Amino acid sequence: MAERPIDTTGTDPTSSGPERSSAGMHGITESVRYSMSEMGPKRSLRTLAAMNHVDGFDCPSCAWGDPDPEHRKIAEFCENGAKAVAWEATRKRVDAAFFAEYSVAALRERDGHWLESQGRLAQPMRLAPGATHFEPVSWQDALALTADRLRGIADPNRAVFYTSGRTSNEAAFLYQLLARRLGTNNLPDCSNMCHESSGAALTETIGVGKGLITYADITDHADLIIVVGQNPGTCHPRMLTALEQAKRRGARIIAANPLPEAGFGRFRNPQTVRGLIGPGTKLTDRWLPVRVNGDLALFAGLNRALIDREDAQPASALDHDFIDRYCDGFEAAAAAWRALDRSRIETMAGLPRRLIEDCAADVLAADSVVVCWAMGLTQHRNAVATIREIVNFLLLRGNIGRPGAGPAPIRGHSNVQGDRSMGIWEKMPDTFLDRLRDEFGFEPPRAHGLDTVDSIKAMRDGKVDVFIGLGGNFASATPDTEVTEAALANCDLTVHVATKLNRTHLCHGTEALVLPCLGRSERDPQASGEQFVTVEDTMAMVHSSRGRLFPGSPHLRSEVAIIADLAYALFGADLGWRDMRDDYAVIRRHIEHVIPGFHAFEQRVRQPGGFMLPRAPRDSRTFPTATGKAHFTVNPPTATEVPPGYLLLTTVRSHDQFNTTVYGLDDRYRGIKGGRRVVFVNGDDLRALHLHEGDRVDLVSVNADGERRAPGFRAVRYPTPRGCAAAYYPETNVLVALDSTAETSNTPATKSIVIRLEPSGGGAGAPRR
Ligand SMILES: Nc1nc2c(c(=O)[nH]1)N[C@H]1C(S)=C(S)[C@@H](COP(=O)(O)OP(=O)(O)OC[C@H]3O[C@@H](n4cnc5c(=O)[nH]c(N)nc54)[C@H](O)[C@@H]3O)O[C@H]1N2
Ligand SMILES: Nc1nc2c(c(=O)[nH]1)N[C@H]1C(S)=C(S)[C@@H](COP(=O)(O)OP(=O)(O)OC[C@H]3O[C@@H](n4cnc5c(=O)[nH]c(N)nc54)[C@H](O)[C@@H]3O)O[C@H]1N2
Ligand SMILES: [Mo]
Repeated sequence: MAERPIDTTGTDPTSSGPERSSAGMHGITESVRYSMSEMGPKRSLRTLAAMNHVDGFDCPSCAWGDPDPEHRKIAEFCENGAKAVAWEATRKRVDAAFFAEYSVAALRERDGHWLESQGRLAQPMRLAPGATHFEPVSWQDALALTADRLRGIADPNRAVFYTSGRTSNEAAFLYQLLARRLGTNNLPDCSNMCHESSGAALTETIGVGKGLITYADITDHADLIIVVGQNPGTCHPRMLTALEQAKRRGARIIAANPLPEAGFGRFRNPQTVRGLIGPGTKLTDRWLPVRVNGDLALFAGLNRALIDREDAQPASALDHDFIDRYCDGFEAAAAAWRALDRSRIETMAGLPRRLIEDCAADVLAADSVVVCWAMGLTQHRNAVATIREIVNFLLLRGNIGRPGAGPAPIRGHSNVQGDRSMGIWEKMPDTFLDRLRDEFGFEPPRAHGLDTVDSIKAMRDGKVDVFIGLGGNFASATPDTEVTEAALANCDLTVHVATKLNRTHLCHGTEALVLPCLGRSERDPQASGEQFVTVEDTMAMVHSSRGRLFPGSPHLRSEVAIIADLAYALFGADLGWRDMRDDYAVIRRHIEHVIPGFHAFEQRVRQPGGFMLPRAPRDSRTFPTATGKAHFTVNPPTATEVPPGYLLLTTVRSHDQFNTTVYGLDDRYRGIKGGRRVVFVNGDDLRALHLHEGDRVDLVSVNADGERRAPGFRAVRYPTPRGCAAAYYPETNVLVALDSTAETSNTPATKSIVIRLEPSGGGAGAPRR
């Protein structure tokens, strides 16, 4: 990668339209090119060979699961996993000399891509009150200072403990223990912005907030797999391998997505010779170009079609045995579907009746159906209702609790699901808190804490003194960027445990610390010997992860050690913090006692491939809801209203980024090169707005409290549904008002932003085709 600062404003991006196939040789050459540039040849080989293997480390990218140990390939990684590891294992360093050279003000002028490209954080740094530069600080002083400030706050709820989903189970468990020992449930995490809507809908309807499928459900069992609001080609590339296997044994695949993503076209599996030289496998049988936020209407329409069929021909469409035995609320839901106005549904979904009916026919022909989804569903005002409607859809035909069937929210960060299992949540149930009390002998706080959006509001309003971030990039990932940055600056102390420098570290409180930690790929020696950690993937498989590389700097500490030493500085020896630091098996023993499903944790996690956590609805069709039944719910279809002349903007990831980490400025699958400030718009909409491809436009969002502007985007003609547009995150987060969140889950509605396009001041011109 070039050493010069790269301008992510993307002044001259080029566009060549969407790709029709994914992966193949190109995927391999990209992995190799990026790995070599960051790590050199020897380190690249050593690192990539250890990824996702039984005695290696878990890929730090997405949460997709692994095949059985005996079915793993020599190279069990994808292009984007390779990038994530190379990014972590880079040889470049951000050390004291770097911070002496650049003032905080100078660093704030740089974009996120440049900041992270400078290399790994190499030593603890402190920004003194009023200082212009970060300066080196010893670990001891850094942790003593943090403990001192935490002790000084008038109320423990004036501290906030944020987590990003890369944190291991062991570190996460320790971190929530520290927060609760201090007396607060203020444990916001990236999940609040991610699958919170899925968790809320699933817990309410089936009693368990996780997906219910296994790897084999996709590869071996499902007759029909519906992928909604998810872009696996970029975000879960190894899922394509599993879908290809499903396809080869005759499963059907339907994709519902406003964009014709390359992952839905032909897949050339880079792990097989056939995939490298052949034409590849066509993955999807049907693509539903649903309008942005049209999914609630789509599933309501499907459910209506199933009911109509049943009414016309009893016992032909529904699984009445299942409904009678395991569910309640069916009659009310059925009455609501019968009363639906079908033409309204079709308008909301943006899909003709024929397409919805064809899709329903696929469903009727399938004995088992899996529905996979990701952020395309969760980040809308009505997200929870949409996912409840998907549960209805599955319940109607008994597609829960048997092979090849079930809901499959595909999780994002590699351990975001595990972090939740460990208690990283602002509203853990009393049963968990009781067990924590019994295990450790202190009374955890019961009042619910702050989630991500409410933490921003509390900081904005001067109600938070100390903000601690265990990974992540809070300022860039959250909505209302200006408000959030100012909110962080309102704190007395901001502390970040991180691997790379990012924007959040520069939106500091009066005083600030940046503490560098080990990454997944690195060895972690402690007093009792070299440690491993554990993670949970999206299929609820818990397995171990052991780094292989020597740490990037002698000053790096593990997340576990940092939290344990901070806790010791705060509370002394009380809960055995140092024993937990010295031997992570001690933490696992506590986890075993506190968290259901972790019995014999230490033995079982040492088995190749690990073990699967129980999920009652899947395992025994037991639904741990208030009534003991799965609930049908009534979800009147809604869709975001868009006034004439406005567009509905969704925000997406490019192929060259992991959340706020931007590896490069291309988005190969969507044909974009050399820039990120582009907005994808339907050609007819461009014409109606009197705009041309390549025009420079500002995106202006309209909110109850006024307008917000993201300047200087290039208009790109793209086959989006009429009235719908797309642009990259996080550049678009300035447009999202803090109050624009999903009902119930409070997840920022970052995928339904009502905008208008205004010509920018600067010169227009078509991007080079
Ligand atoms: N390479 C890479 N991998 C990643 C990440 C990354 O940034 N880069 N991030 C990780 C994380 S934390 C997460 S949560 C996941 C995210 O994984 P995804 O959710 O797949 O990622 P997004 O880019 O947010 O894309 C959402 C998809 O939904 C579609 N979409 C947008 N709006 C709508 C809508 O209203 N309805 C429907 N049906 N579809 C819609 C978009 O066109 C896009 O294809 O990926 C994880 N893996
Ligand atoms: N508009 C819009 N906004 C969104 C989304 C969207 O689709 N659209 N998606 C949302 C979603 S799904 C998510 S998950 C959030 C992501 O929110 P976050 O999880 O907060 O953000 P990341 O970009 O994943 O965090 C990257 C930083 O993590 C640190 N890091 C990386 N590895 C490690 C590690 O091993 N340990 C530690 N301690 N630190 C590490 C690095 O310093 C890096 O800069 O963003 C959300 N925001
Ligand atoms: Mo996520």
